[in-house]
Amino acid sequence: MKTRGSGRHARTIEGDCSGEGLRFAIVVSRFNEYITSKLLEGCENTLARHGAKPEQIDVVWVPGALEIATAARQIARRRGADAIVCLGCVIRGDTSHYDHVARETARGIAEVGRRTGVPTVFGVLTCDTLEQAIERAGTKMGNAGRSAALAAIEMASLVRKIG
Ligand code: INI
Repeated sequence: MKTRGSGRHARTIEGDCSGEGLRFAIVVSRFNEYITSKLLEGCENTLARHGAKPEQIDVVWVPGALEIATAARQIARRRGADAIVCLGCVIRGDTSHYDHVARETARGIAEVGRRTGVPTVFGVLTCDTLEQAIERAGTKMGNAGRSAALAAIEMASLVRKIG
C-alpha cells in the first residue's frame, strides 16, 4: 500500500496504473457505432498497455446508450469484474430525445456503481454534433475510451487496496 511522508502524517491510499491481474468489462453501444468502435479501440489498447491481458477483458455490446446500465448492472452482480467501462455516443438531434437519453444514461450508469460498489466508469460522449464526437474519439481532443480505461484501472486497483 502506498503511503506518503513520515509516520506523523495521515496514511494515503491511491489506486495505481497497472491493470495486471484485474478483470474488466467494457459495455459498448452499437448506436453511432462509427464512433463507439473507436472508443472501444482506445479503451482496449489502453488496458493492454497497462498490463491487462485479453482474457481478463469481456466486451459486451448493447443496442444503444440507454441499455448500457442494464448490462453493466448484470455484469457487476454476476461476472466478478473489478471495474466496468461504459462506452457510448449520444448526439443531439432536432428533438428533446437527446436530453432524455443523455440524462438517463448518465444516471443509470452512476447508479450501477453506487449500488453494486463495482467501479463503473462513464465513457459516454454527449455531443451536439458528429464533428464533436469525432474529435473525442481519437482525433484532436484525444480518445474518451482511453481516459475511461485509465479511470477504470485506477478505481479497480483502489477498491482492491481499500479491501
Ligand atoms: N442511443 C445512443 O446510444 N445514442 C443516441 O444518440 C441515441 N439517440 O439520439 O436517439 C440513442 N437512442 C437509442 C436509445 O439509447 C435506446 O437504444 C432505444 O431508445 C431503445 O431503448
